[in-house]
Amino acid sequence: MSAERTFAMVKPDGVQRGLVGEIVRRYEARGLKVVGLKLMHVPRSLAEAHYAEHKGKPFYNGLVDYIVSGPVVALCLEGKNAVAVVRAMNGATKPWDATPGTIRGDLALDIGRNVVHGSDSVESAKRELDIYFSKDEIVDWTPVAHKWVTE
Ligand code: IDP
Ligand code: MG
Repeated sequence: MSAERTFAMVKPDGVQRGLVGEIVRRYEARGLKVVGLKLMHVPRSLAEAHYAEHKGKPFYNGLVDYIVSGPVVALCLEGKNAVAVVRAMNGATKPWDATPGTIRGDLALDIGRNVVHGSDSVESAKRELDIYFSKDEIVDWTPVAHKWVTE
């Protein structure tokens, strides 16, 4: 099976702004299958593990404070090229560079309030899914429309 899994998140600003439905709707409408979904407060230790690659950068502390500042929605999305598809749908990190039609290009203005996260590679996706989800929180299922989305 060529389906790939990625980790995505509606960040605290997206939840506070009531954008969970709009964002999940876009992923679903694209054809991605939701196999994990939960509302959670991210513990600081988890946020630090998630963003370890950015430790030492000027924005690191602010980034961790932002991610733990309110509930997030963690998602595991599955589909052909899911990692690249979600990155493209999320849009550029700097929302002012994000193309209209992308989530950040339509719904965000500032880099420290850019509404969504998406894993940047298959390896990152595995690592991030491992730290955010336990095995029993991932649900294997086949949508009835599957064959109309993927040949
Ligand atoms: P990505 O989320 O598009 O993968 P990364 O470069 O991995 O972007 O950065 C992770 C997150 O850190 C960004 O989404 C953004 O929330 C935050 N961030 C990155 N650079 C800056 C910055 O210069 N100022 C404030 N926040 C930043
Ligand atoms: Mg990143």
